[in-house]
Amino acid sequence: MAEYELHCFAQSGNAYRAALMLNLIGADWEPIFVDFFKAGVQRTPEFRDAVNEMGEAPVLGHGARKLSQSGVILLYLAGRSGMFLPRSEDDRLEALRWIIFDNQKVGGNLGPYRFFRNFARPLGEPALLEFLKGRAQGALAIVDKRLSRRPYLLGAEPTIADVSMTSYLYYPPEEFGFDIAAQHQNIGAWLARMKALPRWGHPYDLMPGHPLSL
Ligand SMILES: N[C@@H](CCC(=O)N[C@@H](CS)C(=O)NCC(=O)O)C(=O)O
Repeated sequence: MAEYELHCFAQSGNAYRAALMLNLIGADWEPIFVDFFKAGVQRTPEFRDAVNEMGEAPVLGHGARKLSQSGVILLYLAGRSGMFLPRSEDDRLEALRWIIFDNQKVGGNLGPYRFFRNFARPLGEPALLEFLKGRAQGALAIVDKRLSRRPYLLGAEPTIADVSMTSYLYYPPEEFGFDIAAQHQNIGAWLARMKALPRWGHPYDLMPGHPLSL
């Protein structure tokens, strides 16, 4: 049995934050497939009682611990490994600021946009898609501006804020109907820097459930 278990599925950018971190720190980990689309496992009483009362993936299992919320998982793994850990109190607060912004505004809009554009049955109405895309594009522009002045979100080194921000950004442009890296070139250059880190992996390679047949 591996040291860490991650309840996850390949299409989840929220789960990718944790999967990527586990790989980047060289952890001994294995994925536990959450059948989100077909069985709706995350909505079952069994999952909510035994895995996560919030009904969400990702969940990290480590010994007797079960942690949910990718930001909490990132903080935990950074603390244990000493990697991607913001060093000063100011940097820790700054990292948390970007993690919350990502959860709410970047991944928080890109995730539902991509879901309603590709995976929901029925697919989302055009007005809903336009709204979510507009919100996501606004948040991406803010991140792009931030990255125009520094190589990583906090400065010279990558931290958990960067790992978090990758959430939906490596999925194929066809799934969004636009190319995030091409339209936001500082994000594009930063994604290339993150991809060059040792043990980087693509979400569809790190987590089970791809390709999806609906
Ligand atoms: N803020 C959470 C978001 C987790 C989340 O929304 N995960 C999705 C999968 S991508 C989920 O399980 N959703 C279930 C639901 O909302 O019913 C995190 O970063 O871990």
